[in-house]
Amino acid sequence: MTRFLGRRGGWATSLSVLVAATTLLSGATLCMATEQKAEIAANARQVYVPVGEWDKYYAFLSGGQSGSVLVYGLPSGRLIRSIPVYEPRAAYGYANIPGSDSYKRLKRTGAFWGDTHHPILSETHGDYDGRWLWINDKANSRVARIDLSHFETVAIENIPNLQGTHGIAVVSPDTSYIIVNGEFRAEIPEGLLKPDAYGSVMAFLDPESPAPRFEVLMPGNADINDSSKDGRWAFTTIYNLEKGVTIEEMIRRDEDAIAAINIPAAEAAIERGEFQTVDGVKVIDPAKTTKQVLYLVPVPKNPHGCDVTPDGKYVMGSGKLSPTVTIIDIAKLDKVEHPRDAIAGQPEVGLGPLHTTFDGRGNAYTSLFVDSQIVKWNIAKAVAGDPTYIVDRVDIHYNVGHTQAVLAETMHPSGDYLLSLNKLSKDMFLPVGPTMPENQELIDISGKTMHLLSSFPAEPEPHDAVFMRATDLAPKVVQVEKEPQPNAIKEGESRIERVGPHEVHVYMTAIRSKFGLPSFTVKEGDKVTITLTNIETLRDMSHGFALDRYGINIALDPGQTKEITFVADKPGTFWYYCTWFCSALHLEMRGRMLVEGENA
Ligand code: RUQ
Ligand code: CUA
Ligand code: CA
Repeated sequence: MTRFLGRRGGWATSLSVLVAATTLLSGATLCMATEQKAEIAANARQVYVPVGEWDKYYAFLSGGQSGSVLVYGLPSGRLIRSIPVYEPRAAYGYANIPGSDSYKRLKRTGAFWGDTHHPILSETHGDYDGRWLWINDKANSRVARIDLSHFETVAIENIPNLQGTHGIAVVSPDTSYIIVNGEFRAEIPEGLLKPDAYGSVMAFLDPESPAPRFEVLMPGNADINDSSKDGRWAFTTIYNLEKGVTIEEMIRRDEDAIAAINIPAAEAAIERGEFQTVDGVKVIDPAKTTKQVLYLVPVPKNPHGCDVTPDGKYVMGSGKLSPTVTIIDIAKLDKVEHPRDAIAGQPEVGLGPLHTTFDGRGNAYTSLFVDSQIVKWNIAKAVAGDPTYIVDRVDIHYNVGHTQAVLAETMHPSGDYLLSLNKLSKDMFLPVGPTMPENQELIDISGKTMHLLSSFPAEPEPHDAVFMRATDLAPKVVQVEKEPQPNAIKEGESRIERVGPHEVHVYMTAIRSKFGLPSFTVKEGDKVTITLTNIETLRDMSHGFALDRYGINIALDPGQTKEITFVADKPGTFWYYCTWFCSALHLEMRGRMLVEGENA
């Protein structure tokens, strides 16, 4: 039977076909129409979340070129939140004021925008612990850490010695490192390579900072990565083993590789001093270590996705220009004579395989960009050479890139839903300009065959997603600050202090529906620091502080304290007001900053 969300005009076309056919074969077609209606109703029931109930999963999606992380509810497909990372967001008071920490962080690391691709979640014992989320910025060589207790970006670092920060993964099972790849080969300074040569590295980051602890020089480039479940191996696909700089050069060979880095061997090399410090980072050249650090398994051709199975047995490279997925037996890597002998299978799955994900029941799901399909296949059968390894295929609209099944990156996938993150939506939505919305599709994978449930648009462009159970996440989120920050202002402490001839400090509280000071007076040219505490103790009682004509807005969660500094360089009266609709008297929650002119 054809799927419902069919190709162009699928529904409308099948309706007109139905009308035409009814005159001929009324019995059979009516039956089909009833069947289709029932299927639509069943799909709708599966994704509908009743008013006031939670979605089962929270999906963290890359916000692509927006430089944010998007939080969607699944199965509903509702956008719940966006977390600004590499871009300012005035609503949350994020990086919009020059003096603020978040602003300084973006300025220090190079740009006020980003190209986010791959969100990853912290793990304890191979499962998500709900503490932190990291995401790369491919455009500006950065990695950021988000604290999930507040859904807030708290750290961003530049990663030296690479360009095109792409593949990023947690080293399982206990987040010992974050690994991140340089997809573009670039100049590595200080003579590690010949002056005219380009190179690339895989960086092993300290999860918290997240700055590199060391880096490993890669042959060719490094694209998408993953780690083994015992923390011993880091893997990456390499699609440019040719070391080419043009597309023709990059696709010359029939085989590229999956590189496996033995992490204990790399750590031992660092300890023995077998590294060179480049741009402040210890860089290992695997050609020069006492113990073998790097293993190269040949994989056809310009492979992309690199995915370790939840049981930790295999790492798989999705072939991109080859219709195959290459399955590598991780336990054999350092035992066989040639790494090629660690290949356990190479099933043909379809055209343009990009990423592979898992249901925890022994099945793999591979996205096929060219075929616009997700293909489900059985891993054990493919390894055993049983030709019936393909289980099912489902059509996607259109050109799927990334795909992730729920909790597939952990050791315990839940095996119920799969998200298909598609590169083109073509005719799926009403035009909203020449650039169309991107499309995502939710697929039920709980049965033997896959079942396409719904599609929902996204900002350009969805690259990857990770998921947490709502019930696992909820207890980790801090709704009201219980511990006051050291600089918190208490009820009755609002005041203004002159701390120097040209410097004042304003201390204020915010609570429904007033600021601690209805007005304060400064002199033109004064450096003004405002410390503001939201003294609410109730969940969801945020207040804001916007200052007209001064380009200032900060947002304060219940119990939170924030500080802003600026120069009162314009004389006159300037209203400050609360930007979060907090009460029936929210509009009245405002006050005046009076700036006395120099000649006054
Ligand atoms: S990558 S489509 Cu999107 Cu960063 Cu595989
Ligand atoms: Cu406080 Cu609106
Ligand atoms: Ca190649």
